[in-house]
Amino acid sequence: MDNFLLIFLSLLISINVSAQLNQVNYDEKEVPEYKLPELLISKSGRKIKNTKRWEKIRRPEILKLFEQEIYGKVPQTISISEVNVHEETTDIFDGLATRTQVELVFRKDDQELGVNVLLYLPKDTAKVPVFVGYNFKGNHAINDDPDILLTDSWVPDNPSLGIVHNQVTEQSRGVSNERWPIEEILKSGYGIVTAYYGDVDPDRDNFQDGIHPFTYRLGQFRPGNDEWGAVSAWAWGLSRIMDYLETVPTIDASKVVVFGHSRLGKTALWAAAKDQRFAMCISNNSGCLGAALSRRQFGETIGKITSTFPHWFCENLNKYSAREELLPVDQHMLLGLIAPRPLYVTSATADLWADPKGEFLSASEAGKVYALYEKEGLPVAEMPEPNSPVMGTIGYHIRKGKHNITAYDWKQFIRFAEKHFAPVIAIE
Ligand code: GTR
Repeated sequence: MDNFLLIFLSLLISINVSAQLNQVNYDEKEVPEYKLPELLISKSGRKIKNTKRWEKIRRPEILKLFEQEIYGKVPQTISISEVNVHEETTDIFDGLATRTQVELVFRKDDQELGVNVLLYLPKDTAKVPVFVGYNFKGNHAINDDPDILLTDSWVPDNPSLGIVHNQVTEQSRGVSNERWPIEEILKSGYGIVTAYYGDVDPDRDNFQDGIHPFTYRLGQFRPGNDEWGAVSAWAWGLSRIMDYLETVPTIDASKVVVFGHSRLGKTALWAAAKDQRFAMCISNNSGCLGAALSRRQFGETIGKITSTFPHWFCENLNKYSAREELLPVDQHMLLGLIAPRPLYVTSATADLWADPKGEFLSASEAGKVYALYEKEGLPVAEMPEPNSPVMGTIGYHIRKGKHNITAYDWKQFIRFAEKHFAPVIAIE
């Protein structure tokens, strides 16, 4: 009898869990009551009242929790073995910029990985600030420029763009150019640096390619439970690109803005949280496990994301599927790790899957850490109207429209960057 009861109860629980996983909540009234973990009280119960305590005690604690439970730690140090300059051209876009294409090569035993980095830098200026972020389809997809090298990395098939057998062709050249207003960026005096995220780790549920196998012991086939998922690997790649940018004489490495859209927005946040050399961070429509609060369970949830994209995070995250309340952190703490550096978060009105309100509330809460540094977080208490950006040391806008990164978004990013560090010499 007892056994029957037990089976019946566990059946009920699993039905309940899968029901929770299958439904998507878009109703504010259905958001559960929740209490966010305290940003400014340490594990041992100490109040964090100043930047010294924040930096010594609370910041490392929070960073470790994100590492262990969500994104996964990088198991070993892997450095660039070699930089191959594939191409350098001094006159691009009618003399506006230089273009450089380099390959960062990583080697270990008989393994080799190449990450192709494309740089457009404004010409005839002093050291320039730059935006750095990944692209989704290969460097050649960001502009019609016929000389951008095609990637030979694995790319998800997309026959309408001529991407078959996971290899790109000329047909996808420039297909993402609306997301990359390069000339406007250059004219504002900023450089732009990008790489294809799949060079670092192909975006598929397979830990046999990309950078992951570099750290395996004999007989190991996937990272340990607290070790890097794909987001963490991509963030690691951004730091290696940063290593390279520090060596480029025409770049001001103290003014590097890391940015990303969607899964790459999550990546930009984690990269900026871990690597304080990034002077500013922009996360565009980053949603679940990006800027949005997980406990709201609005739109995409932990259960959804870990079942659709199990390779993005570390194995430990699965414990919190439909159990968000047990998470030792929430995403406002990730944003807090970026303080006191300028941080810009965006949402889009039709991107409910990413929970715009949760993204705003999280940015708002993170302001508590900025306050320790006597910096203004978000300058408003209420969510602003669509297309009405607000800019403190934390900035935010909700754009009219769907999940995307548009010229409108870029206009605000440039304004935000100019507000915090204008280029030394802007070009005409
Ligand atoms: C969605 C995913 C989101 C977001 C997006 C993207 O399908 O559920 O978390 O990251 O993909 O990266 O395009």
